[in-house]
Amino acid sequence: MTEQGNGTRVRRALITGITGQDGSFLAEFLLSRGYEVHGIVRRASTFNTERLDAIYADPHNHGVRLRLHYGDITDGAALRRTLDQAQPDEIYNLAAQSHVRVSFDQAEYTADAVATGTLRLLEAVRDYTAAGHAVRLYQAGSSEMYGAAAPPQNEKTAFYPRSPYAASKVAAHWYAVNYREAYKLFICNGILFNHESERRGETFVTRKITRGLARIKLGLQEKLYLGNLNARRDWGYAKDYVEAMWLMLQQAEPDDYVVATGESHSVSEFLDQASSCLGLDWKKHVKEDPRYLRPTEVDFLCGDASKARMKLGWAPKVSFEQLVKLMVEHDLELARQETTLTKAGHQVAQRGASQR
Ligand code: NDP
Ligand code: GDR
Repeated sequence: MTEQGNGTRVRRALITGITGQDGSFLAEFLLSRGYEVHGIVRRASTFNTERLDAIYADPHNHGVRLRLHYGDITDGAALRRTLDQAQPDEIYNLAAQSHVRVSFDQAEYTADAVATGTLRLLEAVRDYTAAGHAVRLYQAGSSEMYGAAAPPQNEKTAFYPRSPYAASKVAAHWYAVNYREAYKLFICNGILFNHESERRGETFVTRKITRGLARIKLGLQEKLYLGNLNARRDWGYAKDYVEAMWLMLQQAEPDDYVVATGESHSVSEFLDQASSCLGLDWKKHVKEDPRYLRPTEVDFLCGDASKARMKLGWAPKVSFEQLVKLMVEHDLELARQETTLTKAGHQVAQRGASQR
């Protein structure tokens, strides 16, 4: 912690994966609670901090509470250096190759980032605490770890991972449990079910649908290519879920928690809901493309978050219908902007989700 002018302590948080959907919401949440927020950003040839635009401030300005550090979860030396520089009281490990389908194509890299990356961070945290620092760590676990286990899934359900991504998250989960027990570290595993938002990456199915249908509505594309429409997911709103991450680290004892809505819908039900917001018949536009199928699928996830409700006092605020509506409205506005630019003769970059 650092001293403020009035003698109170400013808490410091370090977020790996700060440029992602959850990282950006979490950074906003922590800044609103007075934290100094440090984030690890990968070097890229294009800007990858778009989701942080609303909170980014020139580090040369006085009193800036958001600090970005170049780094990578596959680079242990840089992680240690960042810990020394940031001196965090809380760490949120969100960095991941988080796309399940892609993890079948990039299995080794996924394991390196998701499983071994977590281990690297835990090793760094182990030394950081041995040097006298008190720190609490949140590990981003996933409902994908349950895979083929029958719903409803809770903290007692045995894991049955169905992808390199899920198997890597299971390894990270058990590394975290082991470091908690072996070195008495304050580590919580959040087992979060799918959570979406207007900031969701455009290759995940919900955002792909809301982007695609909004563009179809305005005549910007004709078809939307999807994979398995029967899979069922427990979809919540990302902003609600980052609060649960923070709540876990404020408890007296470290523990593991499922975070979910308890309601499950199929991909085709998501299509129904999004189409009804737009007055479209999706069956006229959606085509199946086998490239989006997975070698092993997760059919049915529905979380039981009673422990989080009881112990953290956490409950989701945004319903499935509200979530779909807010995503559709956001993406309709993006499609309108695209239409306006096109009509004015500008060339607009083709980010059509159907290509992905
Ligand atoms: P995103 O894919 O939106 O964000 C992932 C973040 O990790 C990005 O900031 C990305 O950087 C960063 N990242 C990727 N690879 C590396 C690397 N090698 N080193 C450093 N950073 C890296 O994911 P979400 O925000 O949706 O999810 C956050 C975490 O929660 C992830 O661990 C995910 O697996 C997990 N999770 C997500 C759920 C969900 O439904 N959203 C549910 C359960 C778990 P860049 O922007 O440069 O790509
Ligand atoms: P998921 O999310 O695999 O649950 O992982 P995703 O949105 O990718 O898939 C959900 C379901 O939709 C089916 N699907 C398609 N998926 C994608 N991406 N693209 C398609 O065209 C498509 N068509 C159908 C999938 O087969 C699947 O059944 C997300 C990620 O955020 C993980 O990081 C996180 O851990 C889990 O959620 C919880």
